[in-house]
Amino acid sequence: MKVDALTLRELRLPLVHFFETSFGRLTERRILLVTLHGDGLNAWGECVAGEDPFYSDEWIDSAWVTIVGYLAPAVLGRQFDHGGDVAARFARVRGHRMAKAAIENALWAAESVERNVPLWKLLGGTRRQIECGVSIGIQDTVEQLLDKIAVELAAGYRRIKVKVKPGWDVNVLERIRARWPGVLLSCDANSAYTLDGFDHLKRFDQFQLLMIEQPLWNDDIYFHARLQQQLTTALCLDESIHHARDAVTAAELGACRIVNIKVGRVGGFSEALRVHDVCRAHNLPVWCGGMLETGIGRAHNIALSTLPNFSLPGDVSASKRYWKEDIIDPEVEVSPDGLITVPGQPGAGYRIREDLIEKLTVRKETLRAGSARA
Ligand code: OSB
Ligand code: MG
Repeated sequence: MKVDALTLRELRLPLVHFFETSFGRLTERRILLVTLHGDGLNAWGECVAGEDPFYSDEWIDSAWVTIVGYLAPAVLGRQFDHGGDVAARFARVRGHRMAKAAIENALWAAESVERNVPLWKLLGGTRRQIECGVSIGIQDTVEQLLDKIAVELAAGYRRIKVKVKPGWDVNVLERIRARWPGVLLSCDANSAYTLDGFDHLKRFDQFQLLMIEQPLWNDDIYFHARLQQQLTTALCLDESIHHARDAVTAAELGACRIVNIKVGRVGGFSEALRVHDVCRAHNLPVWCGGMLETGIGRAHNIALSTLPNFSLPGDVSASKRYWKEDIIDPEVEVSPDGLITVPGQPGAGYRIREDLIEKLTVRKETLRAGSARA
């Protein structure tokens, strides 16, 4: 695609149910979308950064100014034959991976439309169906959490992940295991613990968890390796893995036995593919994480999840778990046996509801070749 213009938009979308992690409760998403205009096409990408710099150091306002000031000028007026080619143009900008990913992924989507192939095939995917799990936030009471788990299991989801933090962990896992001894269960701490809490973390071993996700510091690999040596439960790294070299470090240190890949966190599809390949070479299974995406980011997660080493159920679930109405058509649906069927059409495989997006837009800025800040 030759990129003639780029539009940034902020949408406000209330969540069907609040989502609470160890860093706070969220009731409404501020969604940042990028549209690339060129070759007579509109190509869409979602910047998955949060509302606040709490999960990682990016947030949607930092992404907006980084795109306007640096990333858009690096793509406007230029031709990209392959989505992955843009990564080199962005290399001068340190970090800001979610901002970069929004543009890179839109270019991959454009490439898949122009080559008339499904995005998942362009990425090298092989699966026609992907296995789905759910990530369930901290609730007001354990009973409410158990009710939610019951609903998701009845809907067919193949793995339950619950958010934990000190004070909402062993007590909660005990209750879940008492009711569902055999269900595939994991927990995600979003960095809520330190090694001072080792004796407490050791107690997680009694629950036969599939994994404990990111128990320690968001920027740490080394101390996770020390912890992994002393736990029987597999650790999974999320926040700590920014690129393929981090995955090599984690693999060689033995810091985890499973890796969560989020395409935004690693800066776009090209790096996500490298992380995938490194993990495969080190026999580390991966799964696709989520960032409470709208259908645009969700469709990209589905495409990525078709790669061969995505061998565990991911956090990619149905649109209706998040939104009253999603901005794609059809919405993402999960079958009663917990699978999403990967669309066969060229591109990301879902129609973008531009009319609805326009209605939900609270802020918009279009940058054109020649007129953007250099
Ligand atoms: O750590 O995986 C995480 C949501 C926002 C920020 C971080 C995380 C999450 C989730 C939700 O767990 C996954 C989803 O359902 O999209
Ligand atoms: Mg996580």
